[in-house]
Amino acid sequence: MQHASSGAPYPNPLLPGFNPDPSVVRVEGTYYIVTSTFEYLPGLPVYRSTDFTEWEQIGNIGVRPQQLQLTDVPTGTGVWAPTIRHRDGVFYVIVTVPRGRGCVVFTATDPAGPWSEGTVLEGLNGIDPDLAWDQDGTAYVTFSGLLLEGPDLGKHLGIQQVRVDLETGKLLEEPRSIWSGSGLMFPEAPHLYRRGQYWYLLIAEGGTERGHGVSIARGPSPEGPFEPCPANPFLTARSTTRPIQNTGHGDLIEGPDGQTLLVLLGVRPGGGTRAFSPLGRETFVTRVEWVDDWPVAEPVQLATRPSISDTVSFDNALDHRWLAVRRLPQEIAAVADGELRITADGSTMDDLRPAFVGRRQLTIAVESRTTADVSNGTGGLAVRYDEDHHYEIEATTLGGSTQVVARATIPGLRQEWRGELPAGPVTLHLDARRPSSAEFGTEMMTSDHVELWAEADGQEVRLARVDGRYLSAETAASFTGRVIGLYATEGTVSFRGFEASGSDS
Ligand code: 6LW
Repeated sequence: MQHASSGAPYPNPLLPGFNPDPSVVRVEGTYYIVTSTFEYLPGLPVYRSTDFTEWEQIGNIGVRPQQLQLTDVPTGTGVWAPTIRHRDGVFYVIVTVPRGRGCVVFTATDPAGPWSEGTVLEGLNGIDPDLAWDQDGTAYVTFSGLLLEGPDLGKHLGIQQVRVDLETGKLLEEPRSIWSGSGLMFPEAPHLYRRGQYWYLLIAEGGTERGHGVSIARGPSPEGPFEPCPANPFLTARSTTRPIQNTGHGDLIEGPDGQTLLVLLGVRPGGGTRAFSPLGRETFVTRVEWVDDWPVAEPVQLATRPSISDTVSFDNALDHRWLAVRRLPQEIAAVADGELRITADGSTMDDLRPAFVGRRQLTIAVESRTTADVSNGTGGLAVRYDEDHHYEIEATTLGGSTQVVARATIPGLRQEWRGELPAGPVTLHLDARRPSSAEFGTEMMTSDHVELWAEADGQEVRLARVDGRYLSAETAASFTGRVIGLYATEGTVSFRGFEASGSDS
């Protein structure tokens, strides 16, 4: 796989599209990354690589509803910030599900699955848990003491730590506060490592928006006391012109060439004021040198892949990359005779559980399409940020023709455009394009435009060109990213193929 040469060690984004809060582990020369999935299922994708360049999604951890219990989680909660580790032949993933199951530990001997039902760490009130063991095998959970329950909701106790019994899920002591960072807001995303004579405590601080950064402290034991790095935050993109912003929430790992790498989240803001990031928080990587036993990170450089084509034919069962909202894709969608059939259940794209299955938008510019049989239902092709932010192109059969509607929904506002095509299979298109002009004017101010159109029997209707900035990390702010996919609102709709191809270069 080639990537634009820019000084970046590997392709960046490393994992494009909605892939925040990455955590990485290396086992016998193979790397595994997990990322957050919030209200989507299956939850917690597992990506594998041996060279840090080619990454394959080998499965998901949360593939059974009871593992994550997302049915009623509010948008913005769900699955937050996993840590993946390996010890004595077992993979561990520890994660919080705020407003859901709380802090849960999953285990597997094969990272592709099956993963366990999960053990809840009872009474752990906080987020972003890390798991580390000392030489004696004592398990430490280090976490961000942001209280998400109880009378002190929203209070932040800094970075906390507790010894735990992983078998029973019991905390073995009262959580202790061990560091609160350099003073920036929201010290979070802790990871604890042994390197040489020190234990290092890596954290994120500054909040997950433009102020985000990575800080570190070191001490003689996993419990500290911790001495902060004089250069904290030792990595941040705040107040710079770098194309990748919000860099933070990292995890350190030894790369294939023996050099330390920092895998972390970032966004790619577009528009004249670099304000809107359509794909949400993605996974990036940068190199780290050690100077006086402190990490010195290179700025995170853009190195996009030349193009990405995501093509699905529906000849086989749905692969690991399909997502649904608060339920599993197979609850609403089934593959048969080379088609994907989605059966409506009274919901629309405005609902918390739409009859929708989709895939992460992987490139900022993308052309996506499907061919639908709407003779027995109403449905279409949508780009979704959340239930309040979505654009779609939809079709249904009425009399002897196909009625097509393009729809844009943002909170409190909705616009529809209608057209008509001959009856029969209809091809629905949803394309995101970067602004056509970089000259001053309103055109340059946005990240992208989304074009909604359809064709049938040699005729086409171009219905809408909608500003894409309203479906971005900064406007929707629901922690996820864009997901493009297929849905039904009435009857059963059969889809023949799905394709999303694009490029960032
Ligand atoms: C996550 C926190 C954060 O738990 O956002 O960027 C929260 N960091 O660490 C959700 O991703």
